[in-house]
Amino acid sequence: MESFTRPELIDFQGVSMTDTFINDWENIQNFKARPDDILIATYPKAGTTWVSYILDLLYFGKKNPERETLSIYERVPFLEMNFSFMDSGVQLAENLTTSPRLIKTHLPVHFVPKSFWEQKCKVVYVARNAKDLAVSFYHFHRMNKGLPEPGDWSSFLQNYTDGKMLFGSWYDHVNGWWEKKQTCPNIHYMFYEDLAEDVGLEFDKLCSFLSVSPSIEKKKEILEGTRFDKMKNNSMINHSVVPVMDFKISHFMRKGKVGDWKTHFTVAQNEVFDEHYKTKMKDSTLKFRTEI
Ligand code: PPS
Repeated sequence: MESFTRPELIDFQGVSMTDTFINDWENIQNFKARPDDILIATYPKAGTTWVSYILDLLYFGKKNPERETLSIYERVPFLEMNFSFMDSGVQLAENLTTSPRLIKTHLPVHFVPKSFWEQKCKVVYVARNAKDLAVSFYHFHRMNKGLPEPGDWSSFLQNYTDGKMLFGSWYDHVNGWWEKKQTCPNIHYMFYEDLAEDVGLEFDKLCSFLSVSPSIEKKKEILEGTRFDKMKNNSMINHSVVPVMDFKISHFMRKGKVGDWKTHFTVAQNEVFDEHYKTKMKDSTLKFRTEI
């Protein structure tokens, strides 16, 4: 992947995107969801893989020889992703023979293919506070050659604040999905910080939303298998098989913490960010925690 050229951001219908996530647009928009599909929707770096793997183990179990050889990308296809060197997300999703099919997306709510709404699919949305997310996304840009050049931390933070990021503005994403949730009972809106604080409680709420009742032993097994350190050491889950990622620069499973932003934001950056945040979130009822 040495010669891989980083993509540029493109303004796509008012949202910053890269070619990789829009070059299969017709197939994405025409994707035929099934009523039992479960869509895991997030702004990047909000805890997608964590929740994906929880759901994978919940529905398909830990000792499942067929799935054990598949990476998380194959188990939970990333709908809009279309790199030339691998099957597209749509193809991977269409090839799934499981029920339910678990499908991942980072699309803003208004870009989600309409069949997911028509089929009344269950959607699990995971949100993460803006500051930790910025830090995680920055390090992900550094190590992932499939993403635009991040520049240094301060210019990255400026672009992030301005919404000049892949999949658009964090503010628009979390608020767009939050608004949709107010009228759509099929959306379960979760927070990374709640998972980090009490994963057992969040697991119970998720199961109740999905109307599944795993045994206490199964719950224990799932929570054990999806611990940060366990996932970090699991080569099928930790993304080490993805060719565009350079683990010498940073790991996909990097720190997994709430509050890591404090080691990156300067006092001045934090003040500016807080002021901007207040303006952007003034009409929102969404509340995030930046520490637990
Ligand atoms: S992606 O690329 O959008 O799919 O990334 P995503 O999976 O949404 O987010 C990656 C961040 O989630 C952290 N993570 C976890 N934290 C705690 N516990 C568990 N089990 C866990 N699994 C994933 C991962 O470490 C990334 O966050 P940072 O802050 O970079 O460490």
